[in-house]
Amino acid sequence: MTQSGMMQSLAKKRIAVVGLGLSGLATVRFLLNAGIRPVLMDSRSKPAGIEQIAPEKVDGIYLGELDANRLAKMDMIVLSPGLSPTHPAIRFALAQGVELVGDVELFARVNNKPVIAITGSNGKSTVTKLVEAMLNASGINALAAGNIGLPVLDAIARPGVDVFVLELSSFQLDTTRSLHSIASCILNVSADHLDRYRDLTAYAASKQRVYQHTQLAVFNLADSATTPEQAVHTLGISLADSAYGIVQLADTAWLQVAGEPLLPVAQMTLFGAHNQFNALVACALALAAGASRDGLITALTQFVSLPHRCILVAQKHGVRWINDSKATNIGATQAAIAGLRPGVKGKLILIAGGDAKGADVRELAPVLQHDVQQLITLGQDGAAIAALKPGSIQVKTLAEAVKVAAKLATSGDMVLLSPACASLDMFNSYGDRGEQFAAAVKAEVL
Ligand code: UMA
Ligand code: ADP
Repeated sequence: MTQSGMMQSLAKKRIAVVGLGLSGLATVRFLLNAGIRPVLMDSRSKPAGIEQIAPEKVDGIYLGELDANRLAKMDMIVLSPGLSPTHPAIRFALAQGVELVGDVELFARVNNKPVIAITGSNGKSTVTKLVEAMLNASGINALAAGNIGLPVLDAIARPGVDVFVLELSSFQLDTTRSLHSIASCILNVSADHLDRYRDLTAYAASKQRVYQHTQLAVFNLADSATTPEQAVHTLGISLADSAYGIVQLADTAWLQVAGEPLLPVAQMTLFGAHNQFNALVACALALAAGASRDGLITALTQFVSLPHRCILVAQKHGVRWINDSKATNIGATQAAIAGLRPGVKGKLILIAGGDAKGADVRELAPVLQHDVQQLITLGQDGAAIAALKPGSIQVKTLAEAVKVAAKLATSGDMVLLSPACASLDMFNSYGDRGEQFAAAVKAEVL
């Protein structure tokens, strides 16, 4: 169906936008621009951003407990990623034959530009921004959108875009079925969001949806859960592989891309084995969208790390203070410690804890035992994490954690905030947690 045919078919439907966060508000703007008056709902009594909507332009705004009967009268529900499709009111509406989609599904139905799609438990944002930078450095106008923060239905309104680079969460993929991509990948699958999925298998199955309708499925040879169950063309990548991997040339480690050395690893601005893998995947995806090898090199040598991901916030009296607040699951914290530990001469003091989202925190035990000398925990799952290491200290606030760490740290040590948990039990977001950490560190030691 053409784009205008699609919009006409949408215009005939009774549509409810459920969830009025970033993506819900973008969906409302998209529908209003197309002359469609949706019904709006949010389970919260006062969602932030509600004042952006002129009530007379929509067919009603219903806040608080979702009304199953009202939803059942709709033709289509556009559900926000933060709400589960298993919510009883949504299930009731589905049983009455209402169609369920997400903002990415609407995007897919009207988009006619090439798409690169990226998912995984960890590394999504880094790879998404790298691919965007590689394409832009190759003279191709790329725009990163999706879970990274710019809602896809705001992105589609931007003029002059040649390629969309979409970071997709499992929540977004659950309500997406028509997305076509020139290349896609699952970077890795490790325990996350187990408060929403039955088990790891169900979570991994949700990620597999990224490979539907893709021309090239890029996957992680070291993680079998990323192997495409169905896709015509596949490309497996691991650091040890020869086509895309790390090769030694005259005692120097190089990134090997499409069978040829591209760049000495030491010239990359990102560090750690996980980021070498991220770089290789980004190269494969960007090449599929027409990037030049010079463009890959420019991006890899100029890339500025995203905030709250292993960022040095202070260095005082020989102690380095690192903010890795974006480590919201166990896999991310393991990767951060594996990347950082070799460069620490003294003790590694780890601040962890928060909402583990149903994950089994015991998976952290080996890394806590071998690589962490002092553990400080906070948050709702802090006690369970503290129980994994003798001598751990439990605190109530992040400021207290910083104070305790400052007392214990001596020259050569590193204090790392890498919580392995979501922040929402104590903070507005991982960004808020990272900023509060940086502020507390600056107040304490600078
Ligand atoms: N909420 C309610 N009731 C509602 C609607 C939402 O309580 O009726 C709550 C949700 O449970 C959640 C919060 O409100 O705690 C925000 O949910 P939302 O669906 O409104 O989220 P948006 O503001 O639209 O942001 C979403 C993504 N958020 C989620 O998937 C939770 C953003 O990813 C994304 O950047 C944005 O769309 C634009 O596409 C953030 C995220 O945390 C970074 N993603 C998770 C992650 O990376 O782990 C999946
Ligand atoms: P996401 O968008 O999936 O949350 P980010 O790129 O924001 O991923 O990185 C979040 C954290 O995950 C980083 O601070 C890092 O510790 C960890 N990480 C990044 N890439 C990988 C990877 N390929 N494998 C494991 N962990 C990773």
